[in-house]
Amino acid sequence: MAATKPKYYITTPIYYVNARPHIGHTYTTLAADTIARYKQMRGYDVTFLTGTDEHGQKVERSAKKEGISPIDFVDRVAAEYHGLWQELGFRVDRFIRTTETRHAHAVQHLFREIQRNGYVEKGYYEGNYCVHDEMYVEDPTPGALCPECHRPTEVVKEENYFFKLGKFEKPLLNYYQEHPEFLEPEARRNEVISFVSGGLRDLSISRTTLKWGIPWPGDEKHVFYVWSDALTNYLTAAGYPLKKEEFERLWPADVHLVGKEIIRFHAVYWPAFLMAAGLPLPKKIFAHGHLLFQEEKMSKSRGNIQSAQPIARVLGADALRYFLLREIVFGQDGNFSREALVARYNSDLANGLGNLASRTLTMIEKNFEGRVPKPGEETPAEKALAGEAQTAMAEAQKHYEAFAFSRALEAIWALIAAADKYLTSEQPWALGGSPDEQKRRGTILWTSAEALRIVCLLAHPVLPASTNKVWATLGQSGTPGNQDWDALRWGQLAPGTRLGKTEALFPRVDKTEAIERIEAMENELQKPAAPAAAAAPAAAPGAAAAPAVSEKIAIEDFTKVEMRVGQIKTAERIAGADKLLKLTVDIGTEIRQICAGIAQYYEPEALVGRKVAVVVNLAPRKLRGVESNGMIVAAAVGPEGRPVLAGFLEDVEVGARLR
Ligand code: ME8
Repeated sequence: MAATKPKYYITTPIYYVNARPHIGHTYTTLAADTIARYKQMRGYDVTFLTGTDEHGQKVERSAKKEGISPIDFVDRVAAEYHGLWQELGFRVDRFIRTTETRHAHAVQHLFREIQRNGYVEKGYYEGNYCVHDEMYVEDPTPGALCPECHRPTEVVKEENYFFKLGKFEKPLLNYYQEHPEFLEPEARRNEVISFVSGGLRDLSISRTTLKWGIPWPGDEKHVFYVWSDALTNYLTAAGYPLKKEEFERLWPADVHLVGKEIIRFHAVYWPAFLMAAGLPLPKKIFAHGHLLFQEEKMSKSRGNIQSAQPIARVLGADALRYFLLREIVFGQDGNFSREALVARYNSDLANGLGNLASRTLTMIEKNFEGRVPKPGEETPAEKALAGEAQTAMAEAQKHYEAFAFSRALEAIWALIAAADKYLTSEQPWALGGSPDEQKRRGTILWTSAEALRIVCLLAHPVLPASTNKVWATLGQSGTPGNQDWDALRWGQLAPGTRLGKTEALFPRVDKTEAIERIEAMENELQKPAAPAAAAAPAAAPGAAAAPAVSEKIAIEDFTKVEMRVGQIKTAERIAGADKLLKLTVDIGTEIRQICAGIAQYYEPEALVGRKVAVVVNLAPRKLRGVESNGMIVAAAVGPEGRPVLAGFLEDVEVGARLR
């Protein structure tokens, strides 16, 4: 019987629903996704958790502002997060929402335990309070200004439940000392140690000033303070407290990935809560740095938000993953700029990986009938490249283990550069057709394909979608993600393997155009949602009967429609359907069968050879029992909507995309 795999439980923060997701949230989630994929290849049974933090004052207020109930409000934003992770292809295993019943139960259970162990007491919070923002203000000076709205605060006295955090000062310091791996990177660890050494005050963990929260068991005028509620999500999602077996398997978490601004909650309050409840602590908290956008903090009021969707739609989700993990040292702050993104895309992905794959695979296709050649005798050049591959494997593993993604990628790209250099110096394309030369060409192309196979495996955690494509083109079975990393060796590419279908990988983009497209999509995304039913102005009497332009769509909605130039190859009538013609249309990559409702206006013979605009990514459907795989674009003219086929003023290449 196969031994059970060790578990690996990795989490991201659960994101507040009072703001929409941007690349900062995506950054943590894609880093977690990368670690999850790497650990899976290392043989772990991985559980990757993310979710949304849905309680608290701000959410209550945002919903009120929109005139909807808090639950409708949170449902909408939670769906947006969930949908985004799906669009980006993240392998999220569990998605938790703090408004779920199981979570309320877990929070109440946890704090009941903590209370039973003597670490909770009722008391009064006395201090400055901002009525406008409904929040406690730390500055104790009478009349201090609220840091949020800068209005003067009032002194209030409110009944709260308090957690006796002060009791955990020594235990926490001991724990940090004994478990240096608990808190990373080093700078954050030092910061936390110095904070705790400065003394810990008891922590207010309930509120009576809001309703949108989890009720305190047995004292329902209190709800849990949003952070005591939020942190508990990591337990709830692991099955706490009812699913005992599952909880014992998953807990403690192997790593909580967080941004550095919430380190105190995760490295001080959270372990103290767990100690107080007698539960094991997570094995590691890793706090990464902040992503700046053009050197500034991203914020709605500055108008400098960058979301993930435009980048994923213009360059692919892998490009965003690669850029953020390659450009920024994980753990430190870093800058995002569209210029740097597109420059790296072209240099490292299009010219780097994309070029190595296309050179190697095209030459094998051309010279070896699409089968991996058999390598002959090794020269020092092959030995050197094999050596580079060994180094890349060892380095990538070492750096992935330390979450040093940029260094792992550097090591992998050093192998790509070495393989490129190898091809350039060995020049397989310059060899002639003699058996010896063909044999030598086989050795070179096998070697370069083997380097490509290794690159695919090593880069897979960061570039899952594109390495899957190359893997299939290399004729390999399964995906790189389900290969055993530890069994990875140079020399395993089997000669004779039939290559798969070549797929475009990172086509070069025009820098200015790509940046403009990303920017335009972002602007659309940031526009407030259109009012639900703006009345269309009535047409003036006697005006041309052109229909009113319907509701505006975002550029990304338009780019979902793929239109190409097609050429009609055959056209015939369909018996029993007097409006339909059955066409076969060449769209550049294949011939499609498409039905068009133009039979009353066009003679089939007159259509053959015509170039038309075709929507090529419509889901296939049957019209009068005949399959139609696409749509021909036509203007609907006059009251009866006579179809007039769209054409082109100049001769255009079949398959060209319409934009
Ligand atoms: O803090 N750079 O939620 P949140 C890097 N609900 N990472 C960023 C970032 C940026 N500019 N902006 C956001 C909360 N992040 C709480 C968490 S957990 C029990 C509760 C990422 O929506 C980063 O991971 O404000 C940061 O910690 C998190 O989003 C904050 O998300």
